[in-house]
Amino acid sequence: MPQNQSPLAQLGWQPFFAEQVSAEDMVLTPPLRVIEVNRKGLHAVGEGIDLLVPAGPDATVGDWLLLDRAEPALSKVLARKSLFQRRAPGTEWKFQLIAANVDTAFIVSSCNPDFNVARLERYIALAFEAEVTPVIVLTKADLCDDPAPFVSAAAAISPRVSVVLLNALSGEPRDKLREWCQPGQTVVFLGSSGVGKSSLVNALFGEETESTAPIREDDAKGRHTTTRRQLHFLPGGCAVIDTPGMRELQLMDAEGGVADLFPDLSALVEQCHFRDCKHETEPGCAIRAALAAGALDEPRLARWEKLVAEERFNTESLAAQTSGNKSLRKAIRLAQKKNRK
Ligand SMILES: Nc1nc2c(ncn2[C@@H]2O[C@H](COP(=O)(O)OP(=O)(O)OP(=O)(O)O)[C@@H](O)[C@H]2O)c(=O)[nH]1
Ligand SMILES: [Mg+2]
Ligand SMILES: [Zn+2]
Repeated sequence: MPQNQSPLAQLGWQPFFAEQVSAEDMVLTPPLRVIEVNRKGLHAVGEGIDLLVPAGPDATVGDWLLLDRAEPALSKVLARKSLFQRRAPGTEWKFQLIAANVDTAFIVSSCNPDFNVARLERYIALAFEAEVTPVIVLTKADLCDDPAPFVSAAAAISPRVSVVLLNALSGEPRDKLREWCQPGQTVVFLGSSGVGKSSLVNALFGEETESTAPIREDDAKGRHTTTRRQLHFLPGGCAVIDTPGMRELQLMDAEGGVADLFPDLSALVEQCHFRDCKHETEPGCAIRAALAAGALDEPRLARWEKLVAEERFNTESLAAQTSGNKSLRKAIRLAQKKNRK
C-alpha cells in the first residue's frame, strides 16, 4: 500500500541500497535519487530534499547518492542494482550511462514498418547484460489491421521476454503494464524515436507529463521529441524513466547479455572443433552442422554473428584505448577504415 510506504521507499529505495548505508550515514549523508542529469549538474530528490548537485559524481538517472552536505559535488554514488549503458555515439570508445537501478525495461516498438527484430534484440541483450527484466511493448495496435505477425515475431525473440500489445493512447497501458509498475519499482521506457515512449508515460500518469509529437508519414520515424532522460514518480510510488529515442545502440562489454539472448548458439559454438572457428569452412563446425540439419534459422544466425562481432570489436577497442596499446589502436583504425569501405 503506497500510504504505508516510507518517503524513501516511494522514491524506489530498496533493501539493496539500505544494506550499503549505516544508520549514522542515513542521518549525516541522506540518500538522494537522481531524477535528471543536465548541463548544470544532477537534479536529485530525497526525503524533504530537492536540490541540484553540481557536476562531480559519475552518476545517471536512477542513481542513488549519499549527499555530502558540505561539498555536494563530492557526494558518493551507491553501488548499483543494475546499469544500462551503451557505447557512446561518436568515434571514441567510451560508455554512455543511460539509466541505473532499473527493475524493468519496457522495450517499445510499434506495429508499423519501423518494426525491426534486430533492433529489439540489441535492446534485450543490453537489458540482460544490465540484469534488468525486459518486456517488449508493441504500440499502435489501433493503427494496424493485423498486429498478430508483429506479436509472433516479438515473442520468438526470447522465451524469457513477455510481449504486450496495446494502444498507448488509451487506458490500456495502466492495466497491461501494472504487473511491472508496482510501488517501489523503477521502470524505464527505451526504443527508437516515435514509438510512443512518452505517450506510455503519459498514459500511466493519466495526464501530460511528457511532450509527444506525430511521426513522419513517409517512413514512420519519429522526430526526437524527448531530449532528456527524466525520472517521474507515479502517485502509487513507482519510478518511471522516459528516455530520448536512440538512433543507434552499439553494444560494448555486453558479451553475457548477447549469450543470454542466444543461448542455443552460444552452446553450439562451444562444440566447434576450433576455438576460433569462424563457422565458414572449418571442419568440425557445429554451427554449419546445425544449419545443414535445418536446425537453425539463417537470418537469426546472421544477426547473432553481427552482434557478436560488433560487441567484441567495441569491447576490444575500449580495452585498447584505455590500455594505451599503440599497435592495437593502429589495427583498430585500419579495421574501421575497411569497415567504412
Ligand atoms: N494511434 C496511436 N498513436 C500512438 C500510439 N503510441 C504513440 N502514438 C503517437 O505516436 C507519436 C509519437 O509518440 P511519442 O510518445 O512522442 O514517441 P516517443 O517514443 O516518446 O518519441 P521520442 O520522444 O521522439 O523518442 C505521437 O503522435 C503519439 O500520439 C498508439 O499506440 N496509438
Ligand atoms: Mg518521447
Ligand atoms: Zn564453427
